[in-house]
Amino acid sequence: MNDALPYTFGGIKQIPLSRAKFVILPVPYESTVSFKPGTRFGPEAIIFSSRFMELYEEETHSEPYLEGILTPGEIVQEIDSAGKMMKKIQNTARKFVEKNCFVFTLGGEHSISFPLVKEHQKKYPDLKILHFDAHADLRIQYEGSKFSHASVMRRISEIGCEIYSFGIRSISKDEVEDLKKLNNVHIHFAHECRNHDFVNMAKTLPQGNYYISIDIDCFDPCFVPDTGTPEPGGFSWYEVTGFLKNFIKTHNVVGADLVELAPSHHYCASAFLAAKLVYKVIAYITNRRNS
Ligand SMILES: [Mn+2]
Repeated sequence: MNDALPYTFGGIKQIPLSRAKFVILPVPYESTVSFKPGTRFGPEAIIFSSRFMELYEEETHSEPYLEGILTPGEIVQEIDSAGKMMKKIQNTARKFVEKNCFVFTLGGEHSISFPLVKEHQKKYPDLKILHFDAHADLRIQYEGSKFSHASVMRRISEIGCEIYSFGIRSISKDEVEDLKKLNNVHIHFAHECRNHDFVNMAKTLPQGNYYISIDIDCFDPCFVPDTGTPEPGGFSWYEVTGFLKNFIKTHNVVGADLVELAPSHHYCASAFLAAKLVYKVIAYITNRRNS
């Protein structure tokens, strides 16, 4: 362990906002998780693990941290109101989006994506969503809350974003019924992804400005057991990174989040995978910008 490293993403020396091209925004928000709790510890575990990553990115042969990665302090949870918390997340994201930073948010539960998408949509009215998840998250509400993690894609669909979901393998009958009228939601079930040339499907999505929302439970539990609802039959490391590499090469990505990591102390591989995934996405984006 190297305690001398700054407690930032990658253990990189903190930089002023004026020099930051990427912002890693920690949002340890958790209120509506259904099964195994702990997503509030997700951002801390990812940042902790990231400090032990190699900063040379071997696939793109680049050093993405040199672009300028800022790790601001975490957004402290509003305990009395989910609505208040959603506003706080959106207001914080605005400060960075307005400065043309690429905001990569670390959750926390999936409900945090809604205010983040809203803020990005203000800047990019055609905003589309690339969504990796085991769950469709299309419930009208869940356990009495419209800000539930299980409703997040429903909320996003209501503000008019086209949503392309991949890896879905848990969906309710009501959600399937509703899909008939949700014309802007395009579900690709996990079993369908396995029957196709999955990583090349990335190139076939329409052009536009995209926000990527990755629920860590899109991975198979053998790669990431540390999540609230670990569904069998998920993606492998190379399926997710291969898809994202192809997608980012051919599409403009303007923001991202990684949510639902619920770290356990005895299994750090999940948090380390999450940290590497964030860094790889930054590498792919930097590569596209510089090519
Ligand atoms: Mn999920």
